[in-house]
Amino acid sequence: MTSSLTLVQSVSILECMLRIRRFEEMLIDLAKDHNFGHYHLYIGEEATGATVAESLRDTDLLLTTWRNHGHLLARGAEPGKMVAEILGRIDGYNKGRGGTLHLTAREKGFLSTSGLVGGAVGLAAGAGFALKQMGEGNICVVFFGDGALEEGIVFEAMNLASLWALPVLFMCENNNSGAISAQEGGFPSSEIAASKISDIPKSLNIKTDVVDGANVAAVHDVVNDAVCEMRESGKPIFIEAYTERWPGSRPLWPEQATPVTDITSAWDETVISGDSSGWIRDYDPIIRFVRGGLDQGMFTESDLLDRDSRILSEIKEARAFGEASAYPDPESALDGTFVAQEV
Ligand SMILES: Cc1ncc(C[n+]2csc(CCOP(=O)(O)OP(=O)(O)O)c2C)c(N)n1
Ligand SMILES: [Mg+2]
Repeated sequence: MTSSLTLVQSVSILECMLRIRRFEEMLIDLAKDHNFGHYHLYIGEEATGATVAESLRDTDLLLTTWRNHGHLLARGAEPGKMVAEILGRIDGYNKGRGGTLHLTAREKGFLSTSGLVGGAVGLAAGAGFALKQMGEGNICVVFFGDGALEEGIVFEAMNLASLWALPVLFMCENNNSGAISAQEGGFPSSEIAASKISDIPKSLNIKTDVVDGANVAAVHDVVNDAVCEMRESGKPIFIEAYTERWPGSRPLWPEQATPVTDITSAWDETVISGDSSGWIRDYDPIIRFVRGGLDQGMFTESDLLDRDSRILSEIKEARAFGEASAYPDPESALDGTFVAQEV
């Protein structure tokens, strides 16, 4: 941990990462009981979303993708309303119309969540333009995967953001390492002609940084500096946060490919087992952060166990809230559409 990350921030980020992890682990179980369709998990990428959120103001804007649960939780979205949305229920953030792929929370600054690869990036250029006109020093953060660099709209959006000096933080979450290609029955991995993702924004004169997205302190330093600079300059910045893909997100449908997280693994390696033990030991951002925090005397084992069990209860309640919520009335099917037509 570096000196720029305070103890209060460290505890807040740790809690946020644990909340995301427990939420996502619960979803794997929820999916077995409720057939809510295709879904994506943020396990292994928590250090990026949780730490970015720590550097933002309430008045900043955000856009994200299908892999959105961690981003919403990091902005303080209510887990119960998220479960309800994922299950298509009336108490969900979007009254059950968005589901996991389009889950969004306007009151937390999210303009929308796009299921289209690169879709959120185009919208971010528009949001950046609006923020520039408003002149209040707010920024727009757009989260997207490495696959978005295959899409034309991303080049156009970055080009405009650079030419017009728009305050857009392009947060590229590169989880390609460890991905299995679609031909082999796994989740699609990205393919671009550039040898490095970071060469692409640089060619458009956008300041670019590359950071280990599973290292909280590193993400904090890079993102915090970027956000401060952007509030002054109003110009875009691109950050590539790379992570080693969680083994459970390699197949097309998520699987509990590592055992459910046991935070004692941070201080007792003998409890780490299974085919993916290397991922837990070397790449799991939560285990890495806890290990470092214990070494530096920032956390104690008993405090960590208390926090974890409180978060587990919170997530259990969120599940119960979502499952108890009703389905929307079929009569309301056209509510929220631009043009309600008689059928
Ligand atoms: C325009 C478009 N093309 C194809 C798809 C199908 N698709 C869904 S996710 C995905 C891979 C995305 O990879 P990446 O952007 O790296 O995000 P990750 O899921 O790895 O976080 C593809 C090709 C889509 N949703 N939208
Ligand atoms: Mg990816």
